[in-house]
Amino acid sequence: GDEVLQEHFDRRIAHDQRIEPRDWMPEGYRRTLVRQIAQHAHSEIIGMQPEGNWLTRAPSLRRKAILLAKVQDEAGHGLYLYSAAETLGADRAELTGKLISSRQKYSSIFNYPTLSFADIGVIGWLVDGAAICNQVPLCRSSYGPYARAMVRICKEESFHQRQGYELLMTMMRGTAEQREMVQESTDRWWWPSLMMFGPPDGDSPNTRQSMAWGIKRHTNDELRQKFVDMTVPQADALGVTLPDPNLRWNAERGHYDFGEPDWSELKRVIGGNGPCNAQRLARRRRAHEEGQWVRDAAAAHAAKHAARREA
Ligand code: FAQ
Repeated sequence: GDEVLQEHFDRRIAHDQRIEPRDWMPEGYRRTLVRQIAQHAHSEIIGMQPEGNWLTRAPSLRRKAILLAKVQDEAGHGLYLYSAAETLGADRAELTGKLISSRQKYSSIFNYPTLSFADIGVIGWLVDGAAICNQVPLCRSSYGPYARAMVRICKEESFHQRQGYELLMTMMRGTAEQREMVQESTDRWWWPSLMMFGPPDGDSPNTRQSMAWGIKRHTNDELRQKFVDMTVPQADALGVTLPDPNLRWNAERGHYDFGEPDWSELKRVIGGNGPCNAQRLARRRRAHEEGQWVRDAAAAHAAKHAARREA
């Protein structure tokens, strides 16, 4: 019965073996994965909006081609992730329905506006940098389809991070005004990027169980620290100042100390009251409605083919 199945599952987890779609799994494990994967998929899709905002205003054909490729990659990531969620029995139309009716979340970071073209570089550097930091360990997540989706996503995210950093390097070699744009953008995105890793460990209801199941491999605070340690030398090389007076090397810990993000801001943004939440969801809802004819046409086409095969 269930006890034997549970034992078998526990043994696989203990031996760091993958769980696959046809394997028995506890209901909580399935639910947690659907929650995290759906939230991740929604983030990729909503994440197309802030950068898409600059597609028509990119300063050169080269920058436009790069940005277009990146935004299309995000759509692809969303699709791999929805497929991974489907292997758990989730229904994609239902997941989309939950997103546009605010019953499922997406990352807080995409509720901030992109005010200048420097934001395109800073999103690549900091937001994709944070995403890589969080997602590389997920390539070893215990659920096979999620872990495998993550391998490809991380490769593409590395390209995204590099294009952002290269864009910023170019701007920093430019005029005083361009350098000022990069600094101003860094000032706005630094703290929200730290918040991407989620609430502090003491305030993170899901971390303990998710780690026991091998869904998550590190706590939110561990990954946040890793991101800070990796990013400070990059800021130095770029010549920008990170907006945190408490940021300093701690030789004893072998890590950078840093200030406390404003957790009330993260709560506000997750709760739907960030600067762009309403706009992002309204746009996603409109795109869904405007795509109805495509879904109808695809369904009609499939039905016609099925009927022809039967005849
Ligand atoms: N925003 O107990 P925990 C990208 C929620 S990268 C919104 O710590 P957990 C790439 C959390 O869901 C962004 N909500 O939760 C890209 C939970 O609520 P629930 C996407 C947040 O799951 C770049 C509650 O707070 N990446 O898209 C946030 O153990 C550029 C309590 O939190 C991923 O999703 C937040 N920042 O840890 C695309 C990575 N933080 O569901 C386009 C995979 C927490 O119980 C352009 N996900 N919450 O109602 C994860 O690693 C985890 O889910 C965490 C949260 C670390 C995000």
